[in-house]
Amino acid sequence: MDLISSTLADDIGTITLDHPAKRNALSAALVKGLLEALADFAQRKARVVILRAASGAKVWSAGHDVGELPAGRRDPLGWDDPLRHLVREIEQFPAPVIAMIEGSVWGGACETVLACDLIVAAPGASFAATPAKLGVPYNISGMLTFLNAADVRIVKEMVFTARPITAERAEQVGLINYLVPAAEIDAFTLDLARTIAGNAPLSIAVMKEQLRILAGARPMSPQGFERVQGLRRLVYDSDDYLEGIRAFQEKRKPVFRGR
Ligand code: YXS
Repeated sequence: MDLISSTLADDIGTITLDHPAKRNALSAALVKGLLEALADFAQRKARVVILRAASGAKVWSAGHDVGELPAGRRDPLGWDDPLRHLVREIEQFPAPVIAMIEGSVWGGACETVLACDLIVAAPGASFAATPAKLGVPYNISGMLTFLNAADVRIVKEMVFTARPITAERAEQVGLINYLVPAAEIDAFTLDLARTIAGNAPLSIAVMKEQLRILAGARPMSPQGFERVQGLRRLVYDSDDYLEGIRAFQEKRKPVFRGR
């Protein structure tokens, strides 16, 4: 069963998340489909990509597939995790990726959207960073994605409260580029894509890569990295981490005890 669909027309690639039964959770299988579509578009020299869910989706994506998170004793967001691959491929894709959002965006999907180059959202869309709701120690490059997308005070609000922020608020704080009525969002996003596709692709590709390299150039000493990794291990080895996953699977509120 295909969990995504993709089309390429007039140098514009469109990828649609299409696994509503699991609220487009970013499972390894769904991410594999996304990566294959992006590789195909790169090979066919797409000049812009639109990443979307089905029209009228209530949930754009529920984030990392919780069922695929390790049950403790292993970094849940290590280098080879499918979500990490997806974020890197979007950032390194040689053309702009536009996230077109209808519905709610959760956790790792929120980071995935923020890793896109432009974001167009419809009223009713929302964005939630959920590590604190599940007891997950988010990873450093993931935190940098958030930090590059919003003021640190907004990032702290998102990650400490784990509460969704509305598309309206997201526009106010500059988290998204455009807020567009649902009835117009398809045409608006296609017009935006056409504008980009009509410009010089080599110039755009090099500016996107320059911005990626500059945005990633944040000083962190080896000691600082090791300290953070040690702190993260304490979290993913904690009872709270197991409680967060168990509560999700038992469809109940987690009880975190700070150990
Ligand atoms: O019970 P069935 O088998 O029908 O499956 C249910 C849910 O278990 C499943 N599902 C998921 N499966 C794996 N991973 C997920 N993230 C996930 N989300 C949902 O989809 C079926 C329908 O879900 P249901 O009944 O809850 O749908 P709903 O329409 O009532 O509610 C939609 C949501 C999105 C509000 C709700 O499903 C939800 O709150 N999902 C979890 C959102 C979330 O906390 N995501 C963060 C995942 S962890 C992650 O991304 C990072 C590791 S982190 O946390 O660090 O950012």
